[in-house]
Amino acid sequence: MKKISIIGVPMDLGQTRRGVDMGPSAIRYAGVVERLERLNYEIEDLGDIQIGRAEREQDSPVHLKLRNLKAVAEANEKLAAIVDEVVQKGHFPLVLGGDHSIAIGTLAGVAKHYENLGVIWYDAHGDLNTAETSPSGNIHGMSLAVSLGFGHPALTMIGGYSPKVKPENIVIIGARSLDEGEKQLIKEKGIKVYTMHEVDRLGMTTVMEETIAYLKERTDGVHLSLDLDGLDPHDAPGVGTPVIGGLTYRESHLAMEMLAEAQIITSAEFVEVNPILDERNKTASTAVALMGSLFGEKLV
Ligand code: NNH
Ligand code: MN
Ligand code: MN
Ligand code: MN
Repeated sequence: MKKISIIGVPMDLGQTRRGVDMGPSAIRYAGVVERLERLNYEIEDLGDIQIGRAEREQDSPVHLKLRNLKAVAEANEKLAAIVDEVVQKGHFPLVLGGDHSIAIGTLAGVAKHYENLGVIWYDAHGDLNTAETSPSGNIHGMSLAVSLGFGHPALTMIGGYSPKVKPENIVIIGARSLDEGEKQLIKEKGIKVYTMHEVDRLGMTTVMEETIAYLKERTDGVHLSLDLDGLDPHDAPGVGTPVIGGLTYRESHLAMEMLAEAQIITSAEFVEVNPILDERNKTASTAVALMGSLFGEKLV
């Protein structure tokens, strides 16, 4: 029986809305452990990683371009070490965010165990900015670029190596808010993207069939990085940067069910749940429901 290790990362320093640090609690309250135990997994909850404090502009020369760089880097080093251990002992790492800057640490811990790690980036955004292209200076908008090796060395070198993932092993799903520099990087590196336009045209079934076939052919493990803002704000209101016109609850369920059926996912993280902005823990509950599907829950 597969064992799942849950790691909470109460990180909010990768962006500026307060409350996303309470994401791991909200997801636990929504019943993640019970939900997965019902599917006959053995669950080990490793609790939360300790996060440092917000930095002040006068203490950091790069603060406006890379907000809280030191604290974000430190937390991600810790996360990388824990995720590495979890993979080493043969458990499935399930990381609960926290803002999306934590993908840097998760990927650092996971990627060294694979020749060709695949990544599904389920998100309204590309998170492909660098300090130079970022409109905000928020590191949660840079985590995929960092994992590709682009960005400040304090971030790209987490875990002691870079890059973590190759551009041709990435599939972005749900994108509808990309900055100019991100669009350029996508074109330059040939990153596969299913924007909302493709999802509308092809339908989620085809998007997932193509994604699964594409990744099966070239990777030896696949990390799912699911930003809840990939979903439409109607279904996931508790996120810091909602973008209308997103993936529905049903489309997302289908995507998770197809991933479960294909048995390609080897690690996962669910990020950006912000309970302060949420309605009755709806977004955390949605996250848990999606995890249920991802781990094989069936209706009959
Ligand atoms: N692209 C914007 C930035 O870099 C927004 C990123 N926000 C996210 N990403 N929530 O998933 O700041
Ligand atoms: Mn064990
Ligand atoms: Mn994101
Ligand atoms: Mn996002």
